[in-house]
Amino acid sequence: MSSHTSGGLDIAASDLAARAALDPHRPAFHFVAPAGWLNDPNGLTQRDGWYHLFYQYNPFAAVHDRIHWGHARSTDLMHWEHLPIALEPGDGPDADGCWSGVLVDDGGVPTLVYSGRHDGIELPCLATGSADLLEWTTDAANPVIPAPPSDLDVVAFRDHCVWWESGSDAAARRWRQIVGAGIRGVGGTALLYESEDLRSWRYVGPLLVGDANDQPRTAPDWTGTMWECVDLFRIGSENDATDVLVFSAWDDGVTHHPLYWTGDYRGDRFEPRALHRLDLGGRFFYAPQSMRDEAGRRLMFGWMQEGRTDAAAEAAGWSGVMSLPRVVSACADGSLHQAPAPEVDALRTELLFDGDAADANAAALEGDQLDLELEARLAPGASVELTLRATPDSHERTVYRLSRVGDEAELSLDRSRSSLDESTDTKPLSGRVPLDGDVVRLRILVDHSALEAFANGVPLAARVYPTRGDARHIGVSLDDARASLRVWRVASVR
Ligand code: DQQ
Repeated sequence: MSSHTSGGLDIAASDLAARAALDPHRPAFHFVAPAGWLNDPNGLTQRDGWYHLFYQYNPFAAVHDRIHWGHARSTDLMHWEHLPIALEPGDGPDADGCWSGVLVDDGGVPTLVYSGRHDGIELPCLATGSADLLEWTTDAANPVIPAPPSDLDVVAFRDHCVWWESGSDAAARRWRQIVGAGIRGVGGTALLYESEDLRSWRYVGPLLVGDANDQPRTAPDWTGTMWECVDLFRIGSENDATDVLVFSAWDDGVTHHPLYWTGDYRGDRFEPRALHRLDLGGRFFYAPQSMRDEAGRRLMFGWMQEGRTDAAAEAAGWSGVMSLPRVVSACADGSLHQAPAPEVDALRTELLFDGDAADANAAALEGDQLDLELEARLAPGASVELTLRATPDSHERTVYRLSRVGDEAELSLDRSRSSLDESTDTKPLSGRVPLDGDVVRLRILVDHSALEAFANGVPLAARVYPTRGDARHIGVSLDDARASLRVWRVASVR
């Protein structure tokens, strides 16, 4: 299937795009769809020097409906060129949408493995592509797995992580994939399959099963009743590698948060060691997917969903932000360290401030496209507050707070006064961050409504919607803490 951009789509898209361009909440250096709806990153790959980002996309309206695969490419991870739609709903098993999936190289043939949606269920489908990844043909044999395993009562069955299982034993070389699922009354799971040709799949069994009943549903690391967008990768050095299984905890239509297990992928099982929160912002960094790039980096993108009402997003003509690319690496304790890819630094323009954070208020700093680096020394009991997107009278303000809690720090985000629009999401977000001695390095990227913070490698993503045009001020308050601060303006990429 190639781009089927009809005249109708062009008109609808340009109307939406015109509306979207007027929205002050639209980010300027994060990737966003031309207009309409965007959710999960899909099919991440690097090929012939280009990074390719596919994504869940409805070009017709800012609502999650009849999902297509949007497509963009970039050489620097920041400036993206929009390309023709890669997949659109057909007349078979993907008649109601082409849901999330991945891109693999099948002996030189780019191949998408995705979830076709029809009549309320999703099933695994394939599409093969031209060498430039611009033309896609769905497989006549779709769905390539006709039903979930018959011995399981699954609540849902979708999303794919597919890899070529190499190794010294020739007989063991084959494709493997995990499909996200949930077992009714039990918990989320990743179901393991294998294949010689990506088309005929043998069910192996659950790679790992979660327990949805071991914690209250409100716990920030509740594993949910179904795992969306499972992503399995190995990280670390050859002699000291950790296997990581990322998933997004889902329950009955509600997107909770992304989590990851560290452990060992061995044989047909994943032996878990520890469960971690992937992003303290929960649903604001949802359904992530990662890739290994040609430089050997593990890069990850996630969907920063909206924190305003569906009606507000629809009126704005667009919904959903792709996170900045993150480089994911392993910490000494086996947990993940996340940081914005260095390519983000290249967008820094004017250095607005470089000095003692205690002097920052006198500098009257402001902006809504900013990159901030705060290095704080937190003695026991100390804390630092960084206020962003504040009006001069403080009626609107968004406050990040770092405080020392025993041998750790806590990073929190107070959005209770982020917007005078009371329909926006104001849920407090917080979690623990490791200390480096007594230092926390906090990096915050402010891009209109999209905020991404990283404290000693632990991220907290969120969305905010100040109503006032003067909600641009920055303030710092130090309580027993010492800190240095650097603030840059960030260029737009469009
Ligand atoms: N989004 C896709 C699904 C996936 C969900 C549908 C996660 O494939 O489970 O747009 O946000």
